[in-house]
This record gives sequence, C-alpha cells and structure tokens, in this order.
Amino acid sequence: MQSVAQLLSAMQADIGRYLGNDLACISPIDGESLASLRVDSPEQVQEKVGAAHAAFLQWRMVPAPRRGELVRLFGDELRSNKEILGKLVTIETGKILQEGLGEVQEMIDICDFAVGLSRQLYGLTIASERPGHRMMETWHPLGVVAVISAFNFPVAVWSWNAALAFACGDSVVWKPSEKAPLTAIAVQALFEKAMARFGADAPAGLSQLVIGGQDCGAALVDDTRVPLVSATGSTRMGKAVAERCARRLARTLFELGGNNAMIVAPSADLELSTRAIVFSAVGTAGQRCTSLRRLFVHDDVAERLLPRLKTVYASLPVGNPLDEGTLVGPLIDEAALQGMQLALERARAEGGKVHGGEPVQVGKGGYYARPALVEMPSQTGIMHHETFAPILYVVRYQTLEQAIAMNNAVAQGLSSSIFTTDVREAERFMSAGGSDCGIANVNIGPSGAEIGGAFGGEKDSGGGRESGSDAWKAYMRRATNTVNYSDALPLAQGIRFDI
Ligand code: UN1
Repeated sequence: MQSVAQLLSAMQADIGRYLGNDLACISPIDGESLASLRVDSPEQVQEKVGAAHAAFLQWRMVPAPRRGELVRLFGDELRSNKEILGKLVTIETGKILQEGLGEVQEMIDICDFAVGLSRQLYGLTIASERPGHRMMETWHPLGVVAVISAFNFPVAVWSWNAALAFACGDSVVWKPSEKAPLTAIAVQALFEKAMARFGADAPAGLSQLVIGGQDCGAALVDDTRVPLVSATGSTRMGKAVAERCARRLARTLFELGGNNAMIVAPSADLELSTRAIVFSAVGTAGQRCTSLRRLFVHDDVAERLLPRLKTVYASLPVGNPLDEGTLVGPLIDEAALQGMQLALERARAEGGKVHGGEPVQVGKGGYYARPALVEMPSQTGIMHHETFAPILYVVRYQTLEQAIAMNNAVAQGLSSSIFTTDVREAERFMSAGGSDCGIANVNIGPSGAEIGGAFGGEKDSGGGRESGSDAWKAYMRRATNTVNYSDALPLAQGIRFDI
C-alpha cells in the first residue's frame, strides 16, 4: 500500500507545513496513525481571514470568465490526480475506493459547472414604472466565504462551495473536519498548483485552510469579514453556528442532518428497488447525510421484498475499503460503532426485530459492523433520530397517505424517494402535498444526488442549497440599479415633489 506521505508528495502537498503535536490523524481502516498535525489558534484563523479578505478585494475585479479559467485549471489538476486523491479519501475516511473516486468525480463535475457558470451570472432587466428609466439587477461578489465541512464527504462538499465561490469572485477559508484534514491539505496543494499555472491575477490568499476544532470554527463564524458561512455536519453544530451568525446578521448556508426514507409501492419494480435500497442504505457504511434510514413497504409487496433484502444483507462483503469486492467499509471511529449498537438496543426495546448489525473484526483495528435491517412495528422514537451508521428500519404501510405522513413525520427533511410505476402515486409524492424534503426522487434512492441540481434539504436539514441550479446566488450579493436616461425626474408611485 502506498503510504500517505507518498500520496501527498505525489500531489506536491508539503505536509511539513502542517506537522505538529496537536491533532492525531487516524485511519479508520486499521486505527493506524497517519500523521500528527498542528492546529491553528484563533489568532491565526483571524490572520487567514485577513489574507482571504485582501485577496477578495482584488479577485472581485477580475472578470468572471477569467475567474472561471482558474476553476478550469483546478478541475484539470483534479482529473490528473483523481486516483491518488480518491485513494487518500479512502485511507482517511474509510469509504470504499470506488466511492473515494466518485467523490473526486463530483469535484471535477462541479468545476465544469462553475466554469460554465462564470459566463452566466445573469441578472434580470426589470420594467420600470417611471418613463425614461431602466432598472436592472446586478450580481456582485460577496466576500470571504467560510466553509466548514464534515468527515464523510471530506473534499466534495468543499468543492461544491469553493468552485462556485471562486467563479463568483469570492475567496474561501476552509475548516475541514478534524477527522479528515489530510485530504484537505492535498486539495489545497492542488488548488495552489492551479493558481501557479493561472498567473499573477490570482491573489495569493484566495484559498485558506484552517486546521483545528471548535474554537477555530468559532473564530471563523464570529469574524465580521466573513459574510457567508457554509456549514455541513450535525444539526446540533448547525444550530450553534446559526445562533452565532444571527448575532451579527451574517448569511448561512446549511446542510445538516438527514433521516431519509423510501416508499416501496405495490407497483414498484422490486429488483430495481432492492438494488437502490442496498446502495443507499449501506453505501459509505450509512455515513452519508443522504443515506437511506427508513423504508416504508406496502403490505402487498413486503413478503416478496423483505426475504430478498435479508439475503442480500447477510452476504454483504464487509471489509477493508481498499480491497476490491468490499462494499461496506469501517465506521469512522469507536463512538460511531457504539452509537450504532445503542440505536439497535433501543430499536429492540421499541419492538424491533434486528437482522445483522453486529461488530465485525477486520484485520487488527478499525470499527466495522454488518449493516442492520430492523423490522419495526411502527415508526417509533428511535426512527426519528439520525444514527450515522448502516441501520435500515422497515415499517409496513397500507395507504400512500400513511406512507407520506411517515416520511414527513421526522424533523429532518433532506432526501426522500418513492418506487412506483403508478404515475399518479409518483406525482402525488412530488406534489405540494407530498414529500416535504429538499430532494424527492422517483425510482431512484435518496442518495447519490448529482451536482447539477441544487443540493439541500428543509426543516432540521438546514434549508441550504449547494452546487447546481441557481445555488450560486448565495455566494453573491444582488444590487438593483435604476438608470434615468430622460431629462425629467419622474418619481415612483406617482408622487409629485415640486421645488
Ligand atoms: C453528504 O452526505 O454530506 O447525494 C453529501 C449524495 C452525495 C452527497 C452527499 N452526492 O449522496
């Protein structure tokens, strides 16, 4: 196996700049120590914000299509380093290699999107009520964008924010998860390579990396030079950040908890449903915010679907995520495995019948578990919680109304899906009275969202939108400009003001 040092140096990342004795980097694959880093003090965070702010003042004046060129060069770096970076993602987070590569692919895709976007930052021209006037909206760069990311998508989520932010004329300060700083160091190095190829009009401080924990996050969130904080992680973290940002009326963009459901209707293609259920419930060992956690199966198909699911679950290859053939890698740490076992105990106490879920020994370290399928008598208390582990609760239903009500009954509103070939059911699920989630899919699971759509959820999921569609507007400020090209001063609302 290539060592982390080799992977980093292949990406020309100078790990020496970051070494220290504050933060131990542990691979969830085997519990092995990968590196030990120094963390930034709150003062150092402030300095980095200062550098990013100075860079912003220059960057905002660079024409947007030229800014897009920098993102294009960065996308090229990602293309040439996809295998190495994908592997580092696997080593640092434990997701299987195909998912590590998929994550880098998402970065490449959002770069392509942002390059196109850099020529499409359109504003509207608005019909003025005043004669001889023209009114229009103009989108301007916003400022320093703080990105706080989670361990489970250590590099893709930053890219969704950063690629748009750079094209929009902003600078970025990134605080990655303390559980995944090495991939962030690699990405920063690749971005610096793109900057060097780009030329002198990319100001030095454009992308800043902050390594550290909560106090670093707080320093970022409280800094008045940061007009937008984009944070991905737990709902608890999001609420704490929201409060601090609200105190200074800063903008926030949140992607928080998910407790995503799928409805399998009587007319569903059961083979397709089975594949989607397994991929979205056990992929990334259930550690995606889009992971499938609640399955509502119609009585008419339960007897055909559930035995098949149990068979697949019992034979899922759990193991080292670097090995080909492994579908389920480790959980991130011991606390995650304990959280999973506690949730299963509670599910049993609430009348659940648990299949699988036991810890699995793989090699000499790491925290692995067999994914669990839990038949529940109804949607009980534990099902309202997001446990970041591969647990899938199954409840049977009789009517679509019941199933939609159960889908919507939890506090989280990120992703949802229905499997049906009945067009009326599909449309009802997507209608105003259907799923209340930010993502409502038909015949595709809740995970694996493409970057082209605006990714995000409602309710406790934070209400943010990242990546595609018109998500870019969060990274810019809108000015309304009214121009009088007449020699009169007609006031609005028919008011006369003679002097
Ligand atoms: C996350 O889990 O934090 O839809 C993001 C998906 C991925 C992104 C998930 N594209 O599963």
